[in-house]
Amino acid sequence: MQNIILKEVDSTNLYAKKNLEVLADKTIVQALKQNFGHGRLNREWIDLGNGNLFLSFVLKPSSEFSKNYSNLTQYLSVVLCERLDKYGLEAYIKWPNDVQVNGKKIAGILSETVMQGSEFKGLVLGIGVNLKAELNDLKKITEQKATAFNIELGREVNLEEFKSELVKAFFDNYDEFLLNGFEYIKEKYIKRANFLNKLVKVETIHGIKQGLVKSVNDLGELVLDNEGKEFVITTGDVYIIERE
Ligand code: BT5
Repeated sequence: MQNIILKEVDSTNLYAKKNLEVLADKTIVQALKQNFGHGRLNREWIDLGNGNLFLSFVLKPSSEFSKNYSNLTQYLSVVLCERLDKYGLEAYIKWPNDVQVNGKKIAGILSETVMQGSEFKGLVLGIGVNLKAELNDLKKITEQKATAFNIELGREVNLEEFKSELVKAFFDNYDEFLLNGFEYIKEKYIKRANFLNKLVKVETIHGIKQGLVKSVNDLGELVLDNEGKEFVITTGDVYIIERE
């Protein structure tokens, strides 16, 4: 397994996408500083300083895209929650793959599929984990509440150690996951879900949907009930509506 560590980069996902042709399957690209990290819909992923994890997995599992690849972000969110358990942190998932501690976002995951024309070239699965942050810097994240390991644990976590444990845990069940897809992790995922039976608003590219979360189906999609009408949502941002 190739392990690239960059001192500084715009984005590990961008780097991996640009160099995909020459990077082998299962290469790990890590940056110690990331200046232009991004999330979905080009949202910014903020670098909270030294000691944080910015990493991309370069994955080339086959020459054709398989539907199971769409759930890799959910697979990684479960792997990450299990790592957090080891540190004594209680982690939850906000659909589809935000990992939270005490209701605050501690990590972000972004999967990008690389195509050349209609040819599938591979996947770049990026993850940012806040291992170390100052409370004041967390305030730079205004859209939602964020946290970091040092704040939740009251002590620092070693970046290299955390990274190698996470990468190992990811590959431990990776082949099995690719074979079986979301159903392989469904039970573990559901146990971590903090949005089930909650009234939510979901912003999707087709507009806003509101309803009670009934379930997550076998494809990892969100199933909403709005006064007896069912909606199945593939991608979007979930906001839990607090009831009085
Ligand atoms: C994500 O997007 O959460 C995926 C972020 C993936 C980042 C990794 S870092 C390594 C690799 N290289 C990249 O360029 N990206 C990946 P999304 O669900 O769209 O959430 C973005 C939102 O998270 C922002 O709009 C902020 O509200 C919030 N946010 C930004 N920086 C944060 C941080 N450090 N900690 C917690 N929340 C943050």
